[in-house]
Amino acid sequence: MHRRDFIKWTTLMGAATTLPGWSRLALAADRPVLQVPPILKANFDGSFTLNLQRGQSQFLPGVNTETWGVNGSLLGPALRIQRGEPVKVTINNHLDVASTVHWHGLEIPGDIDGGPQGVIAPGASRTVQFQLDQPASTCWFHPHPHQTSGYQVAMGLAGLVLIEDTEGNKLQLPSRWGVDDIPLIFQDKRLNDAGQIDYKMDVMTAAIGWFGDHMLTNGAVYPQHGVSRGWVRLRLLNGCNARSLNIATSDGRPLYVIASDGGFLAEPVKVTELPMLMGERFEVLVECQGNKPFDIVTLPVKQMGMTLAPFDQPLPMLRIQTTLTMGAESIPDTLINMPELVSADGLPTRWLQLSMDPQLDQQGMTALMERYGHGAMAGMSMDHGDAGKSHDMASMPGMSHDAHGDMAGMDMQKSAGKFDFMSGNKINGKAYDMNAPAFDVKQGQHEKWTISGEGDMMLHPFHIHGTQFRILSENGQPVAAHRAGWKDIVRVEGARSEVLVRFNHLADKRQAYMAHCHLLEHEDTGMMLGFTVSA
Ligand SMILES: [Cu+2]
Repeated sequence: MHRRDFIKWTTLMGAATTLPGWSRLALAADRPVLQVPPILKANFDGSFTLNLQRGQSQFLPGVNTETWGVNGSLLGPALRIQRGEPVKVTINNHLDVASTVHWHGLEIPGDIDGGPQGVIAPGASRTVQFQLDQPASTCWFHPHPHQTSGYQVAMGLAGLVLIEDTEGNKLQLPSRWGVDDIPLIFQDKRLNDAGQIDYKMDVMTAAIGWFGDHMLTNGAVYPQHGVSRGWVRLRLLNGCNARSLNIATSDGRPLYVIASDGGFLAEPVKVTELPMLMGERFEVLVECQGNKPFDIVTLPVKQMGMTLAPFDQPLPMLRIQTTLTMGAESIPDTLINMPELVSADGLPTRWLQLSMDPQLDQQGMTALMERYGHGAMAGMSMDHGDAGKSHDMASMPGMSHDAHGDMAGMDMQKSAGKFDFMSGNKINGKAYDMNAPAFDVKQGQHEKWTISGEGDMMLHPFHIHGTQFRILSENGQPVAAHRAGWKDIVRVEGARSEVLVRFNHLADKRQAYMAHCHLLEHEDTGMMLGFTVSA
């Protein structure tokens, strides 16, 4: 093999080949190897280049699936960024559709935040420059184009951003990329009979979200990975469009949560189950001793549409095989000094009421039951504000027998008259309007925002651009210890969540910040607002 070919081959294989030979020998032959996203290398001038492009992936044996990726066929590289260092990223859009790159979790000005207004036309490029002043954390980037974020993420566009700082580096946590510091991007996908990504925006997905029947970890179904003996750090991202996860180990060994969306916690928090909303990140440490392999699994969740097989029982997503080399033998007792919460007394407040148009709610759930049966309802009734009561399909008002045959997809919309499900999800009674920011926030000013899902039982992971916030209360409950640090997503599910936000950068009307549900089909159908930040 020529050296050039070898380099190409090793690059394609990513970090998997940087593992010592013995570590690969420990793995089973019949299971895919975990693909570790490569750390993006800087150009000669220190800048980075991201190419949005088409490609093919193999999710199923022998089947080529058309996918989109960043600098590759699927997903993208990880950008490692030092706090305080200037960063320049050029994004080239080689797709035949317009896209954007949103820097999820990064505190950067609105004009480079990559929301729906930061469009990059097909064939066009965009260069963004920024300097981060926020704690070490695992963030990510993904497309955020108007009404098609769900589609473009489903096709495969997403990548990680690793922010590093001196405080984090002092912790001496496992940090050998792919060896004992392992990124895991979980995404479900629905494939059609030809093995192609079967994305549809219709009344059902607008209400419930697009959910898959295959679970992928870094783009492979139930891959395996050899890790060093001792403590291993997993950087988890729930990259699903609409599916919440509940992470655990197959043998019940605990996970020690060390970081949430926007940075390290004050101290590790031991859990045996780790619910993860769409868009959320957690870093966990897990002790890998003994020769027995174990799995990272997702446990069944109670969320409409997400209860169907294979998610109706613990689903393995990664097999971990411990090898003979020693890694970290202990974990720190404490991590960072988490700043005290500022008092919320007297702060400006905002109220964000999430709602779904009753027509969309009813038609979406009817379509869900039609396609997948009662098992998909997660125990909820049709009027899901009233749990426990179940309705027979035949007794549904306006559901004639004839209408049932038309239930799939866009036909439903026509049969329902003028109702437009693309604006069926709302905040404060309005679907997203790109030309009308909802309010203005003063730069550097703390505010208390209350996001309410009262009157609606659906799960809404609510995300705010341009800030890392602190959760004061979550869905009417005190905040859990591992969710009390820096966050950019909060759970809203039938009750109120209160967050303490502050925006350090500016965002004007032309490039407003977004606040939205991170169930991507809710976002795409209106559950989003723009807001500005002024000096
Ligand atoms: Cu939502």
